[in-house]
Amino acid sequence: MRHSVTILLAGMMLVLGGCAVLADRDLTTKELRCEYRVNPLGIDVLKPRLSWVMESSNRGRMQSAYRILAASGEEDLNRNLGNLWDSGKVRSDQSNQVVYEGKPLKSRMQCFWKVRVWDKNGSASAWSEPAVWTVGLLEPQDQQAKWIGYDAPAAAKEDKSDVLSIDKCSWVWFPEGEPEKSAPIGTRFFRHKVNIADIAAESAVKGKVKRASFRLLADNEATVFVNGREAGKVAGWSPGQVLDITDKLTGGINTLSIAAANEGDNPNPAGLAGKLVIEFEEAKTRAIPIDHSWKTSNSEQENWKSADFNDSSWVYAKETVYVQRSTSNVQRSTFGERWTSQRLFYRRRLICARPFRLKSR
Ligand SMILES: [Ca+2]
Repeated sequence: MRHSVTILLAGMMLVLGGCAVLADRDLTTKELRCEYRVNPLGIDVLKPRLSWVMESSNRGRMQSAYRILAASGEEDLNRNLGNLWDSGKVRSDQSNQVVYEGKPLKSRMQCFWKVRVWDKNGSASAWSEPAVWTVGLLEPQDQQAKWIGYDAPAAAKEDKSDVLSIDKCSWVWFPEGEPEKSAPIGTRFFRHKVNIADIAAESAVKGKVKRASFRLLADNEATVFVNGREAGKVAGWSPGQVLDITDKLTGGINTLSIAAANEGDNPNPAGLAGKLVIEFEEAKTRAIPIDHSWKTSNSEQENWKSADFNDSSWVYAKETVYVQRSTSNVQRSTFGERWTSQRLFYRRRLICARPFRLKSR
């Protein structure tokens, strides 16, 4: 009898997940992040860094090993098939910034991934909930695609509470090193065109704008121009900085230009974040975030704020880390250089991040 029970248990272990690992329910992995962000869109690095947090009711438990699976489809991942990457069981306590070492990534690819960990006694967690990242446009020839058209539908799908909030925006900057940690002192210039008629058409409204406002954060300050006219300044990263630009917007194509300055005596963190929020008379609200589709330059050129300025020599802005809904204190830690600050950032994100569920297709 005892033998048959043993055989039955062994058989069950083999069936579970296709390998003889029985999950320890007290051990879980959560808060999966890619390049510091939850399910980020438009990652522009070839080997993104993956992070997670191990949790257990027993505070003494430490990670001793991990295994990551990455797949190009959610179904493959659900079947534990890492067709992009199966790290195998790696003996390591590292759970932060583990570098993706799978198949080469291509522009616009979706990568689904999950992780499981082992503690020092060899007990394994179940697989984490799946997470995903989307690759941006990696090659210059890819960038000839219509960036605005590529991003606008996603923005148009947001509901109003999302539209007004900026905590899912990314900080952006001129792509120079890691601006969220250290960037040269100086002004960087940003440009983007917004076609109100297109946005209205996508939203099935007639296009009369009731109110248009810019919600902005800047490290350290930013001056906004709409169709070449100054619309106001913001400084710092306290929430609630709103510029009303209703009277500066036209019903057609608008040119948004921002001069953002990183201040100080020595290189320090820099960033610009925010979105243009457009409220139509027909009770619909749409947002255009400042993101990697904006063009940027590190030098001021003549006429750079005008609609007909040729910005083809400008580069695309780099998205760095997420903005959080938080006090200025925690926001400050987003840019912290010290490891302890980063840990604080991760912990607080648990509270701020919106729960994410992959859509079944
Ligand atoms: Ca700064």
